[in-house]
Amino acid sequence: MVFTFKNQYLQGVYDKTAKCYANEPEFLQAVGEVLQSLEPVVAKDPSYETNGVIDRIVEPERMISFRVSWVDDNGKVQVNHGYRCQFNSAIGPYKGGLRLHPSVCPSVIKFLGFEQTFKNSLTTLPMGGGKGGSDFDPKGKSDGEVMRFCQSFMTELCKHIGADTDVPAGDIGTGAREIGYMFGQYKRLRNEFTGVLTGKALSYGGSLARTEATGYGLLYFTEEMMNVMKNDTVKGKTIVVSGSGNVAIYATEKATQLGGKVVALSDSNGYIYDPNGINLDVVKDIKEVKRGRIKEYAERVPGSVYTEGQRPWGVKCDIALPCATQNEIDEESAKILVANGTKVVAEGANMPSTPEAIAVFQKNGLLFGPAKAANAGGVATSGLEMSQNSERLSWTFEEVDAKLKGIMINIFHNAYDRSKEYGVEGDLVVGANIAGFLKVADAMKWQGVAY
Ligand code: NDP
Ligand code: 2IT
Repeated sequence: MVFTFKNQYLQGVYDKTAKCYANEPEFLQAVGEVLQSLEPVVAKDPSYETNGVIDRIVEPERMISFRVSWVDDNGKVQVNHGYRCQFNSAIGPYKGGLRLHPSVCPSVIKFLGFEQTFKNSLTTLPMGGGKGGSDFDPKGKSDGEVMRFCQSFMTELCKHIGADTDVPAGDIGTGAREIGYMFGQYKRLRNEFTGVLTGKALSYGGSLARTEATGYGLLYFTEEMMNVMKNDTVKGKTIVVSGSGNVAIYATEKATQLGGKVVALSDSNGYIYDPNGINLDVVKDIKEVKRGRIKEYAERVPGSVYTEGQRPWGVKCDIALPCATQNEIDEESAKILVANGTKVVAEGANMPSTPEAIAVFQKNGLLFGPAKAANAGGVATSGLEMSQNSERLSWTFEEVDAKLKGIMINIFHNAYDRSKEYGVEGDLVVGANIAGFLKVADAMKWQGVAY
């Protein structure tokens, strides 16, 4: 994808970034999309150029890269790459998840850190943007191997993070188990019990509703978007969800509670289709308890089928919720969704739709909820976990869930209002990018040019 700009300043910044990071396609994709949204903002206010705000906002404040060596169950030494990208601290300590997946590389970590900066701004909570992770694959590893990896990873990471500096959390491959091992190691090395990580278990400072937050938040956003923009609701709709991890499971749970019928879920090997609506107890047992594969669902639930080697976008649905990974909906998949009558796409994963796919959705008048707005509920609730840790109190599930819902509804309106203000009513990509940007840019201007 080649990005072109009307504004010369934006074109210059993009070209320089593209030249410097030519081998980082995901990062350039994320930067290109945001800078395109900023055309009217930069055209209206020359101070963004005179203050070099765009030049600065596309460059991480710090990119840490380190060796993670650990010993497997056979006594063999293994080495992985570890990363933490501290992208922007203008509005708060760096905040964002840790991804453990073989595809992790600087491009992926930087795109995620860049997106996180604007997402966190949208939550209205005081959190800067960061992301980290490793090309370590927890799949198929024993608990002992995962623990030794996490301890080694934290042995280096602990030098760079802290409750007021940088607060990592979960993402693909990093759940409560991994966060627990990392927290234990941080505490051991630093001899301090602080809210340095979020997504913790409840017994040592985790927040109620954090597990559910990204998926629930995605549905609160989707419901509000459908209500305001189409006077419609999730109730009675057929829904396809990709992935079957944390985000997918709790998106399915809330969608079902709202009266929708989720008929498909997937993993990286294939997808299941259940015309009767997904039985989430079975999915939770397979994925959360046994750490198994989604194909086991079809072996356990009569009437459901498993298709190997394909994504679920060919399944007819009213609402599609990509909740697996980046670029999982390309132009061709988007056209199939449109042809099948899909009316709403809301992104639970980060950057799951390619720019070409988004163009197909927008051209065909679908409601489109972009990731940095629609999936912000996870990090928002991490922000609430940080607040609880700071005051050394725990709030009830209902309290956290109500705050999460309020934040998601507010994010929708903020993005929608900005889209109207900048003359592209209903384009929530532009609306969310501008809304997220304005706060970060303002904070950067106030703080002067140090970075
Ligand atoms: P999990 O590890 O819990 O689940 C990931 C799911 O996506 C699994 O079903 C996995 O299948 C599938 N998946 C991962 N990579 C690929 C791939 N390359 N191709 C196909 N399927 C894949 O992660 P989460 O649910 O936490 O994260 C899912 C998405 O949501 C990510 O994009 C993440 O960045 C985003 N997100 C997560 C938040 C959170 O709070 N957890 C917050 C906001 C966004 P398999 O098991 O086969 O790998
Ligand atoms: O992409 C994301 O927003 C997350 N993985 C959650 C980050 C967090 O700090 O809770």
